[in-house]
Amino acid sequence: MDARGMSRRELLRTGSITLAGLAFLRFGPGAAAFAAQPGEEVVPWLDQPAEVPPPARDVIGTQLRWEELDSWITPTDRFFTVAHFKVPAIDAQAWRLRIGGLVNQPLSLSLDDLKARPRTEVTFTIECSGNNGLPFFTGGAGNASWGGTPLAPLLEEAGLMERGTEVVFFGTDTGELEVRQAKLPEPFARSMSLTDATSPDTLLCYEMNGAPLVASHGAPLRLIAPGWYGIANVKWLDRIEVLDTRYMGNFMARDYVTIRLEQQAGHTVRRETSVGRALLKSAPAKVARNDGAYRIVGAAWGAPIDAVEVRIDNGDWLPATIEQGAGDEFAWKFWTVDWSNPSRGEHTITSRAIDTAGNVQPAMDDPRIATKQTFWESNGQITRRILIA
Ligand SMILES: Nc1nc2c(c(=O)[nH]1)N[C@H]1C(S)=C(S)[C@@H](COP(=O)(O)O)O[C@H]1N2
Ligand SMILES: [Mo]
Repeated sequence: MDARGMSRRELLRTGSITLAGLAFLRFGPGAAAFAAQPGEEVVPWLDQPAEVPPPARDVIGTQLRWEELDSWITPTDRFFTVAHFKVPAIDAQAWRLRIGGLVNQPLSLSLDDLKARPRTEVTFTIECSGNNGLPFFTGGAGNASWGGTPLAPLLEEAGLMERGTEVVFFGTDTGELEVRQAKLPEPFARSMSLTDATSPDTLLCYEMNGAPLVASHGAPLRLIAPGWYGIANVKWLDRIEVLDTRYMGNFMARDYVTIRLEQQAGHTVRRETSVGRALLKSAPAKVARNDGAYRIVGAAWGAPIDAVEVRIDNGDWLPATIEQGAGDEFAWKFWTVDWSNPSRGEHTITSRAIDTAGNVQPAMDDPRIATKQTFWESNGQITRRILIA
């Protein structure tokens, strides 16, 4: 530690009691500390995401602006959007969900049929597995309440055949994809094991944040797979098919594949995995200043969160206070840290989440992140830069 770091920590120690008391008053007791308070000002990060370049611009639409984070539920019009092909035009009246493949009784269901079934709701933070993997993609996460009907009883009704092991979810959206010389239309599709697909958490969802699902988020019907990366949550559902083999479509086996080059006893071993379950992650969202008091606010998600810690510059890891979301299994937790007496000048702020099993969100130089050759599943610790004037 350098002398500056030491004196900064000294300041933290000596100043913490009075400043914590003041900060409490300034940010308001009981009020959600992450929400914008009267008189509060957000200090913008020095590092801002790059502009989305033309090819990716067709895929990535809205992104979350972290500095604007002021509600635990992300309003639908601020919720990030990803669409690999064009958003399909679907006539909800004529639309039917087909369930087929290795079932005894294939089904064809209208939206009203689905709405007439038992309704459940889950608050789930979706993150795109590409988030933070590219310099222009840092706002690919959001938290919404999702309403719909559980998938498992429907598959049961369709009469699953004994040999069915895999469930494929086909979207209505289709693109031209090339494998060697074959350039063919391929629908967006993802699969899950039958066990995962029939989890009681898996929903066929027609509502988002208490309103009918909108086109950009998958209307009339999308899959909601709490605990999984965005890619698994297939929008614009067209049909569901039960198979007895792995499904090897583009978004399972060619794209959304994480490649790592690992060292094993002097050999380089290549490991490829299909993006699946979400990973433990956190992000500093914003630094708010209120009458000279500073507060760092952030979010943590991707696994059951036990704690969040924050590091300012090269200082010690400081415990954050979990402010909201503690009881919600699949939703992000908002956390805050009071930043007492920051010195003028540039600082870095890093956060790390710790899950209930004791796993720590990996540092950027952790082999799990450093051996990664593709940008998916970038759950390494995020460092933001800020200037205190
Ligand atoms: N049919 C279909 N579903 C899809 C996609 C898509 O391109 N087509 N993109 C996926 C990806 S990569 C993500 S991150 C999420 C994004 O969901 P959102 O746009 O509602 O935030 O949708 C997933 N579902
Ligand atoms: Mo994604």
